[in-house]
Amino acid sequence: MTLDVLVPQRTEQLDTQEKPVNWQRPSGARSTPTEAPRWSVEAVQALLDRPFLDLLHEAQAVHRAHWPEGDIELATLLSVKTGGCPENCGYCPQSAEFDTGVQAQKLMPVDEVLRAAQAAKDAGATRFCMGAAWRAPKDRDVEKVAELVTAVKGLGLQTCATLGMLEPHHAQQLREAGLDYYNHNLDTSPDYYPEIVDTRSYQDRLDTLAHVRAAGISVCCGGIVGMGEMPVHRAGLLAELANLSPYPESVPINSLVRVPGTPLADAPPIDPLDFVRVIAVARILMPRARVRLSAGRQQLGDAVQALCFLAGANSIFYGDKLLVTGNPDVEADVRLLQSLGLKPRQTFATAAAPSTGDACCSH
Ligand code: SAM
Ligand code: DTB
Ligand code: SF4
Repeated sequence: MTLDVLVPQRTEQLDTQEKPVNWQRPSGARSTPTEAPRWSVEAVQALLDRPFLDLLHEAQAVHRAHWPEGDIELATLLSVKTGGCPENCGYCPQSAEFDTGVQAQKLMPVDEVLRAAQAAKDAGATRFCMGAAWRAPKDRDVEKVAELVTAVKGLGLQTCATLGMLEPHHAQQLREAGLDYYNHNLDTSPDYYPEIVDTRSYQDRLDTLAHVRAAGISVCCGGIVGMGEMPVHRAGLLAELANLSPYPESVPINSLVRVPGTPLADAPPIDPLDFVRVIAVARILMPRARVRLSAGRQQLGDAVQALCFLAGANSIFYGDKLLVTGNPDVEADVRLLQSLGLKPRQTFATAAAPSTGDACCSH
């Protein structure tokens, strides 16, 4: 691959927007007219390995070409059903298999969720994401979450939910209730995945993503770095995400929060500059995705977060808590964005239409 060119997304998505200068098909891409080019793990690895400043320069160029408005989306999380999960994801404080001190709680009632959503809106969030520690919700769970979705949507917020594996009819029901996004992460590369969780397969994750897409819900899908993976596994994750067709509208990149009691509590921390590299490559591979700087911001510090924004991150989890662990204070985030001259995205109902003419309307 020629490394000093802008390497954009797959062709079928470029059709709706201008091609960046020097555009070329990524090497390793399949190029029959009926089949979209695919990102190979090697091509992604080559991007990750680029000289740091070249990589950042390119990511910033792609970012400016596709996001001229340059705003930062603020998304607030709420754990609406906490702990006691039967899955064994090695990173997760909510698995019933690990002794992490998290108290299991039942699904929250509508009025409590609405209070939290209104507070998030008042603080400037435009998206509200409800998380539940389920392997897969049952029919009656989906019915109750559908009520939450409709209520939160009524406040004028974009809605997102992350509830585990979904059947097609669940996705349809949530869509009808007004769900805008479904978060379901691939977390790592297919070959590293069994090291992290063995109560479900990678294909289970892909199946749910397909059901979400088929129901017309936008996809929020990303992963976690700092789980003891090798760079090739990071490349594998990024290639999987970019090869989803279409690629996700939102891509959360989490840095592992090492929770005592989980199997990954002692995972070696990722070099912060490698984290920035992952953000930059996500931006290059998925130019019109909202790339979200997600869990782990408390450990990153302001300077590394600034580099992440330079690399193309344009969304954060905003609010003092993630699901069960901490997040930077709202005041600290407001200060950080102000000091960098970054503007939060306006309420989505009143925000100006994206100026790059992407087919999808509401990233
Ligand atoms: N149970 C659902 C599922 O697994 O899809 C939804 C909730 S789950 C907590 C949502 C995501 O949070 C996971 O896929 C993972 O990417 C992320 N996550 C969980 N624990 C984390 C941790 N300690 N550090 C970073 N990200 C984490
Ligand atoms: C995502 O990618 N990260 C969020 C959200 N999607 C659901 C969750 C982060 C969880 C961090 C650990 C915790 O607080 O449970
Ligand atoms: Fe359960 Fe989700 Fe945590 Fe896995 S990540 S243990 S599925 S809550």
